[in-house]
Order: sequence, then structure tokens, then C-alpha cells
Amino acid sequence: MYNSIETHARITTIEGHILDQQHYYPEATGVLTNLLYDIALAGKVIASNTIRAGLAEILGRTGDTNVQGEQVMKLDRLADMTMRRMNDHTGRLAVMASEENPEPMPIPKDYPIGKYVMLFDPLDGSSNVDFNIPIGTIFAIYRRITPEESGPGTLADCLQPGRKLVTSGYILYGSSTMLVYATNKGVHGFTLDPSVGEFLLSHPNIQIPERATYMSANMGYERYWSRGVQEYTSYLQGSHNGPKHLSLRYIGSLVADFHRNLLSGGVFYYPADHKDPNKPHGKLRLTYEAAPLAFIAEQAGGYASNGVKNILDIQPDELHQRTPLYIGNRDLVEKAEEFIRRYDS
Ligand code: AHM
Ligand code: MG
Repeated sequence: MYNSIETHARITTIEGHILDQQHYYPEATGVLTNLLYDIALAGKVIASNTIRAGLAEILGRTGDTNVQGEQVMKLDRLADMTMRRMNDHTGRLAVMASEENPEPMPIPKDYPIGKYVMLFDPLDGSSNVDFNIPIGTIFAIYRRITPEESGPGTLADCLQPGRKLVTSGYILYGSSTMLVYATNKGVHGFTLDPSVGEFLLSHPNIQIPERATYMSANMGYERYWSRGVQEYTSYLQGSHNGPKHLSLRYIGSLVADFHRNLLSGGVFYYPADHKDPNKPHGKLRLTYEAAPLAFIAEQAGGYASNGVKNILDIQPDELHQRTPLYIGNRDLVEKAEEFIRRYDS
């Protein structure tokens, strides 16, 4: 954590840190640096709305306007709009896609078209908003693959495997607001200091601890899981010579569950199940949730799989594609693949 000024610890703002990192890339033009900074700004706006979420709901309950006569918006729509508006006019992006919108969102006419593509889940875990439980924003940034001369970015630019990510990250709105991002030069975490309105470097060079502490899954659905996943679960609980020390934690907000396991070591999984025949691949979205977090996990020494292969190697066929997800310490995720191979193939 960053220390008080008396200890003479260096205080690094996110802006300073991103600029420092730019030195790793002599060819960098600064566009990505500014894009990350815009996302951090969007995160601050969403965070400030998040802490008023309960009020907004109460004020909004009687109609669509609050006491100031302003339109009251659900927090997930507001987060979506904030991410979009903060990024649609800057000339850094060619196209965006969001979990909240069925189609890719083109850059509005008359605004310059950039070379990056951003996919995001504006408010992950939004079913927790009403209960004051941490939620988050997840983002994934790729280079466009269609030629720049062809104009605005397209669906093809959005359908890239996670392996092609330039950077990804999340903002966690919890007891404090944190931004964590990864490039192929590592993973870094920043905590928002509300008194100065800046994200300050609090978790440099994050690596998942070798010894895992937690397992995280919605055990309420265990009966819908395959034999392999059920056996894997009992392995995590200590049978089949599995670890004897894992504790169960499940928040139901992927960003928060992932963040805890990133810092403490552990495995999160949301398997395929047969609860809903329309969703045979579980619940989580490959492009907005699984791939960006998989990139962070891998940069932090961990691993993410769909139970069969590396999440980062999956070529998405559709924007809102769902995937099973096993993510966290490499050995524990590889064990999931092993159990699924042994019992489910
Ligand atoms: P959302 O993007 O609509 O919020 O859904 C994704 C969330 C994840 O944050 C979380 O891991 C999962 O849904 C929880 O689902 P469940 O309630 O089925 O356990
Ligand atoms: Mg989500």
C-alpha cells in the first residue's frame, strides 16, 4: 500500500505510472496511455455514482426524475453511458462493444476514428447493486484488425481472441475503488484516494501467490454440473489428495471474486451446467469478462481455461458468446482440465 509522506515513500499517480510504462514501447505514440487515462476517469465518475446508488434508487422509485428534476438512471445504464461518452470522441478508438448493447457501437459520425478497439462490461455483478456489495467495470483493448483506410471499426475488430489483447483491466467499486490493469509487462493496481481524486499506485507488479487460499464457485448449482466438475469440487475440498486448506468465498461479482483470488491465491469457476438449456456454456461472457480477466491472470502468473483449453486461445464467433470459466492459480486450473478430461470426455 502507498505510505504516508513521512515515510518518504514515492507516491505514483496512475498518470505518472502509465507514462513511465510508455518507455517500454519506443514506438508508442501515447494514444494507449491516454486511453487508459480516459478509462480511469470514467472509473472515477462511475465510482462517485456507485456510492450514491441506494439514494438514486430511492429517489428514482416514484418516477423517472429525481428531486432536482434530473433523469434517474439505473447504475448499469449510467456506467455504460459513462464509458461510452468518455471514449467515443477522443479519436483513440475505432469501435466499441459493451455487454449492455447487442451490436458493436460505432464512433459517432464527425468524430475521428482511432486505431484501438474497446470491449467492456460496464457494471459487472450489477445484480448486487441493491445490496451494497462490490461491483466492477471490466475493459479489454485490442488493436483494430480491419485497415484504417476502411473507416470505422467493425464486428470483425471486436471478435479477436484474448491472446491479441494489448491491455485489459478492471475497476472495482468496493470499500475503496481500485483500478487494476495488465499489459505484457505485468499487472499493477491503483487505489483511488478520494481526498485528492487520484488513483495512486498501491499494488505494483501483482503476482498470484503460489499457495492458494480460496475456492470460489456458486455451490448452489453443483447438482447441475458435470461429473468432472463435481469431482473437481471435491478435490478442492480435500478428497482425491487435493488441497486441505482452501476456504470457500463467493461474492457473486466476478470482478470482486477475481480480485480477491488474484491477491490471495485461489480458483474461481463458473462451469457449464444444464440449469438452463439456452445457456449450455454457463453464464459468463468470453469477450467482456473471461478474456480480459484471463489476460490479467496470465500476466500475474496464473491461468484461465474453459475447462478444455486456454481462454486466450478461443476465437470468439459472436460478440456475446458465453463460456465456462476456470481462473486463478495455474495448478488449480490445470487440475480442473484434468478432471474434466478424465470424467467428461
Ligand atoms: P452480470 O454481468 O450480468 O452482472 O453477470 C455476471 C455475474 C458475475 O459478476 C458473477 O460471477 C456471476 O454473474 C454470478 O452469477 P450467479 O448469480 O449465477 O452465481
Ligand atoms: Mg458481467
